[in-house]
Amino acid sequence: MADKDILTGDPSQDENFLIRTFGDSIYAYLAKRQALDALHARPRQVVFRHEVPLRSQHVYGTGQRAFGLNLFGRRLTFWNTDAGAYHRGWEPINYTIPFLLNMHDEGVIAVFVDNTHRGTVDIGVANPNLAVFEFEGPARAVHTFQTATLDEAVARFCQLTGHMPMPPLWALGHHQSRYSYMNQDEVLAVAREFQSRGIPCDALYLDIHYMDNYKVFTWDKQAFPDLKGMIDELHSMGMRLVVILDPGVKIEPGYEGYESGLAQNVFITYPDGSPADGVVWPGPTHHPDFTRSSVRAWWAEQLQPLLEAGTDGLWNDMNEPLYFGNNEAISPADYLVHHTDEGVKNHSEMHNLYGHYMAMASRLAQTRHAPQRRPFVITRSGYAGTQAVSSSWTGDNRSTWDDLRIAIAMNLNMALSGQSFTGPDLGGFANDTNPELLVRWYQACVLFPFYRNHSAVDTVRQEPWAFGPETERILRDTIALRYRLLPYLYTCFAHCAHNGTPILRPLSAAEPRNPHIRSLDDAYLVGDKVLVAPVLEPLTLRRTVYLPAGSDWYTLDGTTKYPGGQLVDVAAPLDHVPMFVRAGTVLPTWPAQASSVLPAATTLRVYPGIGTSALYEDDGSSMAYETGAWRWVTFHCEGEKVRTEVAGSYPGTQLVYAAAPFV
Ligand code: MIG
Repeated sequence: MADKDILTGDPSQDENFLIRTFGDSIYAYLAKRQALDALHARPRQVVFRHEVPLRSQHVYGTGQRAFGLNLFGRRLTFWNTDAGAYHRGWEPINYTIPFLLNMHDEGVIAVFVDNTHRGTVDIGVANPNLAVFEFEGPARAVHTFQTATLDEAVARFCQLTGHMPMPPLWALGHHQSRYSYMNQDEVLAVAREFQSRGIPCDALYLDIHYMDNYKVFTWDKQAFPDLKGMIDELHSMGMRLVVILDPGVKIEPGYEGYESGLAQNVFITYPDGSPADGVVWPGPTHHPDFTRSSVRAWWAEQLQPLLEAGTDGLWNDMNEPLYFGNNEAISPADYLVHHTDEGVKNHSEMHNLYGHYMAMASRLAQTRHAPQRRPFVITRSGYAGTQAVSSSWTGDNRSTWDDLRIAIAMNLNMALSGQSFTGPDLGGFANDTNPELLVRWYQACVLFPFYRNHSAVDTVRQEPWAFGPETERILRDTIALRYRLLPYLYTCFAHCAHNGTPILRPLSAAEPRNPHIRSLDDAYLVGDKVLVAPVLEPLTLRRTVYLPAGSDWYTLDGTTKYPGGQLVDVAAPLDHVPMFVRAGTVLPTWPAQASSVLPAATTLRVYPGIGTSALYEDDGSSMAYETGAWRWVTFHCEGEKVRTEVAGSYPGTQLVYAAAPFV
């Protein structure tokens, strides 16, 4: 089996993928699966149904969806699925959440059907007045609530399912990844490029080729002879290292992950109790049964060497979960068995929870290893409540303008489903990006919670300098703008962590009684003070943007003020992303810096008007905020005058007011 085959093989495109890649022995695996299917597969049937009367044709939520913001008129599936190079309309994709919001003229109806089985929701297709949930197994509970606003609905959902913990500040910085940086010299060379070019970067990522033959927990000692030394050097440059983890454990006698897993019975099993096989990158593997706390502890223990080398974050991939099939990714069979902490369950009931529990295990590894540091976990798949254990990204998009276009809606719907800490692969994962698309992508997501450039094997390089000095300059400035606004974004994170309110919000959140703006998804709010109106099409140098009624809006530079409740036409040359700040806001800003360290001072920019805004501060790295080491500063604006209130004991940065325009 040539390594090249794995590098270039795409299981979804190649009928003979398994045979070509893993050789004839794969026939035995396929035959076994066929025989077991014949023995155990059962016809699927709906056993649970729940109807929700709809009060309008505006519906949000349900997790990741490759559609526009408003999901009315769609039939959506709840079944976490590997969707390599998905595109608009692909259904379902990696991360589904059975929570739906119906926004109407008097408020919001929110319904959380806590059902982990395979299911669907028909949103006004069969009957325009109903959303109908159907699942192949019973629900654990159904929660319905009515709120005045979207924020309150999401906050209530997080009360039920869990709050995002504060991440380390560096996790909000700009991150750079590629499938794959192949060895430590290449990683350090990339890091030095960022440094010498003055492009802010907080983290680099190692994708699957860092492993020894795709064996999870290991690294290739030839390509990374001194992993610890490499990580130390990254740290000295102010950068962190995140490594990918795949759940499939290679079946290979002598390999510690496999041997200890077998000895401790950690794997998902066939009905006869023997470990279930599935083929992924390493070839035949077993998958840990993360639904059991003892298995999560085993996983955490296996990760000790990687963490001791200094790894800062764990990236959980392939955890829908999936096996490679002959011409597509397939889910493990429904009849596979999980020995969960709550008893024996079929995979059909645990499938949608697999990513959640894997992320939990990886989080445990970090808290065990470094209890004084905030963990950073990222997962491709999850369920309701995964926000409490992990951040996420939106999987394998493509480098196309339409993928950029739907990224806005996809991330808004994730935020409205409780998972605020998410973002797309900037520039696009599959296919070759181009300079204009890359620039617009960085601009469009400038204040997205997760901000990582990532791209697939065999695509053109898309690091910020890859397309020459002009593109590099614009990207450097765009990234620097994010870093200058980090104290505002961090404050939005704190609101989300404390109250469950979403970080990104649709414009309708700012003007909930206006039915005409409820499908708008070409612009978005960050918190409730900043509006981003990116260019999402090629060769476009101006755009119109709707500014919600209820207040005036300043351009970010503070030079122009528009009354809300109107469409405005603004210039958007290639080096500019139109952004607006609500009148009556004190916007906290930092100096541009290479990575996200706490500066000595925070500069406060006043956008005069009437309103209340805030600044949250803590040390950005330790757990001390949980025991009171934080500071909330509240700003009450009246015209140009600002009255501040301070709560909390954390000393924080020095606060300096600046009258001058922002940029
Ligand atoms: O089958 O690890 O979504 O980010 O680069 C592809 C290789 C497996 C899918 C992830 C992507 C990652 C890639 N992985």
